[in-house]
Amino acid sequence: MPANLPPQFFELQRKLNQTKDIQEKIEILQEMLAICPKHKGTERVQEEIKKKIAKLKRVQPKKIKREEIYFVKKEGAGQVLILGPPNSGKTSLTNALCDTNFKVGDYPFTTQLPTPGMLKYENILIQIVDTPPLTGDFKPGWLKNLAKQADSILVLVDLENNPENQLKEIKQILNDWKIEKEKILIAGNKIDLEKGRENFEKIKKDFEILGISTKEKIKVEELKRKIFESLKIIRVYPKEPKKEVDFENPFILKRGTKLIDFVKEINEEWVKRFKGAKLYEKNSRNFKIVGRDYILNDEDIVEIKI
Ligand SMILES: Nc1nc2c(ncn2[C@@H]2O[C@H](COP(=O)(O)OP(=O)(O)OP(=O)(O)O)[C@@H](O)[C@H]2O)c(=O)[nH]1
Ligand SMILES: [Mg+2]
Repeated sequence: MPANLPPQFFELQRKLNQTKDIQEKIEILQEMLAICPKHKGTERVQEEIKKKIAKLKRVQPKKIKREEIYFVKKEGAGQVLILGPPNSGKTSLTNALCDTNFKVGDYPFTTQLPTPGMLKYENILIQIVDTPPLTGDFKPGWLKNLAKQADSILVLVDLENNPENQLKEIKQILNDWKIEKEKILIAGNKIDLEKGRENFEKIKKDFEILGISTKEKIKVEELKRKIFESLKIIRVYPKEPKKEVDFENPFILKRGTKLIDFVKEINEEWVKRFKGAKLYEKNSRNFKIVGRDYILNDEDIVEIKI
């Protein structure tokens, strides 16, 4: 080592050998490089430091931005966010719906990050997002962002534990966040417990709520249907003349879509040439003729005439 390196350089070198933290090592090396006198005699030292920095940067895990962990990219036919107080069974429900094995615990905040799973509902996939508990004391901005972007919200309360208060608190938060009421679905979990059943009988008089049990699988199938309905989507199958219908790959459309908008989605050119459509019933050869303003229904089979 050339003698003309400043004493701080050796001090930093000592620190460098003491730490195992990659980021810290990089910072120390950068400091060493900064204080290293720049002349011919130190060229090799400088080169070595640069090489070390480059090598460490390669092994350093990419920093995940805060916003990225708290954001869930939409997938499937729609995104449903489960919100509720601690321990209501949000994760147990996600596991029951999506066949996942996320961690369940009898203590609050078992779930700390939004965690997506996919629910296979008949022939479509719906994204379910499990979340940490939502309470008057814990209502972070990122949870609000998720609630705003979700296509629908399933509020899950714990029927064993004063569900009415829980529901009022969460409804208040959603109201403050300006979440449309139409996009909220309510379920109460743990109806397998006696106390849960008692509370459910009381609460159902004032709220539209479905009593379920993820543990005993009570009304879980019914909840799946309600989840699908909460998305306000329909599945439509295009049919080609004399060909079998592909029921595995429906078009997903918004409820209320007119036939002509469906035609446009398939092929914009067809709109001008559109002459009508044959509307078939499932499992039948019967059909009726419908026009451009016909409002499509879930599972309509449509043969477009152009
Ligand atoms: N009796 C009964 N217990 C349940 C049911 N579903 C969940 N539990 C229990 O309730 C506790 C909490 O379950 P979780 O699924 O972790 O609840 P969570 O809402 O995800 O909890 P946090 O992530 O902490 O907000 C666990 O001890 C579960 O075994 C149910 O249907 N019936
Ligand atoms: Mg959880």
